[in-house]
Amino acid sequence: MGGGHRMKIAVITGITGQDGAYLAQLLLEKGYTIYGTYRRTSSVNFWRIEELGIDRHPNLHLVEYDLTDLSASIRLLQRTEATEVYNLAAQSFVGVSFEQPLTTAEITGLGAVNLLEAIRIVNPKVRFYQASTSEMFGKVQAIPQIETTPFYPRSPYGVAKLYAHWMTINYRESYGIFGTSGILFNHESPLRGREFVTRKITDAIAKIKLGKQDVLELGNMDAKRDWGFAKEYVEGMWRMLQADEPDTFVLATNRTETVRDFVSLACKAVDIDLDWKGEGEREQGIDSATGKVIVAVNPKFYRPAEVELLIGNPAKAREKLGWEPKTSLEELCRMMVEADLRRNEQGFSF
Ligand code: NDP
Ligand code: GDR
Repeated sequence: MGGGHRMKIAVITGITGQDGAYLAQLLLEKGYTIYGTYRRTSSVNFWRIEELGIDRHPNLHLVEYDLTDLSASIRLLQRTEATEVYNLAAQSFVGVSFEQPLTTAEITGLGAVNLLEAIRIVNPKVRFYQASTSEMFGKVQAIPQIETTPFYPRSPYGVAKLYAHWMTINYRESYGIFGTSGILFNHESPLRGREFVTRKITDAIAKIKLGKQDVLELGNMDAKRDWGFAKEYVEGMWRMLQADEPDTFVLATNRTETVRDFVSLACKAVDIDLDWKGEGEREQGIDSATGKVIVAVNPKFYRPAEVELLIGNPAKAREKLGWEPKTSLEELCRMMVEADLRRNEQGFSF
């Protein structure tokens, strides 16, 4: 592991997101000075860094920034004198990418190249982390997926991420930039956005348990995902930038479960015993104690093209970075449900 006594200054793009908040917390603990970027919006959301209690940390500086602006990217690197840049900013919701393919391409695809260009212009010694994704495997060409598995993205988001992924490798090979790409499988936490399926489920099950919601509507229940705990994955990102060489690494748990399984786990966490009935659009989840339908399929949540199955093998990260996942899906799901119960009881939920 490199580093020595160098003063560590990191830029984290997307600090208002799930991973940005956890990564900022980790790097602050390690003594870094952080410049976390957020967007100028009518209502800025700092709830995650507030929940982690780091929003007023003296070594955390919040910087207004938009990833689609090259000149802002150049100034960001000039002003911060960063030694490490973690590019976590993205239009990260797969469903929305079908409706907004061009915005997604500009932010999620070209945005990464703005940062790579800024590094090339301002300081080619900066170490760069690109948040690549298992969505690049899409219609999977091998099971499990590893770093060398061929890609077949199935959404505008996946395609945009694949472009950014290859540009990171290209800048590594063309200009010797320390550009590393982490192909991360789904990772969740109580800080996950509510548009993503795990958090949508844990928040709804908490509300149903508290009598604040009747039914949870979902799309494809058969999709299988390899779900890990976000806090552990940001540790992997940091380790990737401390390695001797830039490279590409998969972070995953090597376990896959369906959306339906996750719903059952969430119900179990609040002592609801769920019976499944029907198939496809008619599938329902019924509370066995009350006989009430609490889960139903709504085709409006189906995607035009779906990623049916993801399962990653993180052997390379284990061997080269000493990284491995520790939290089971049962523990993760319970942690999320309990956080949502607490928030809903207190009358707020983000
Ligand atoms: P989130 O959606 O929670 O956070 C995305 C962040 O990007 C937010 O801070 C958002 O800001 C910011 N952002 C969006 N557009 C712009 C823009 N134009 N300029 C600057 N910032 C912008 O994502 P996660 O934390 O879950 O994921 C982090 C990264 O990792 C993303 O790139 C995602 O695609 C990728 N990834 C995530 C995985 C996961 O399972 N979580 C798995 C693999 C990859 P705002 O709050 O203003 O919207
Ligand atoms: P994903 O996450 O697309 O894997 O991308 P998401 O939680 O949105 O979907 C997972 C699977 O669940 C199915 N699904 C639903 N999804 C949502 N959001 N809402 C529903 O109601 C619903 N019903 C079923 C989906 O069809 C899908 O199969 C996430 C993001 O964090 C990306 O940024 C990241 O790159 C990948 O994980 C790895």
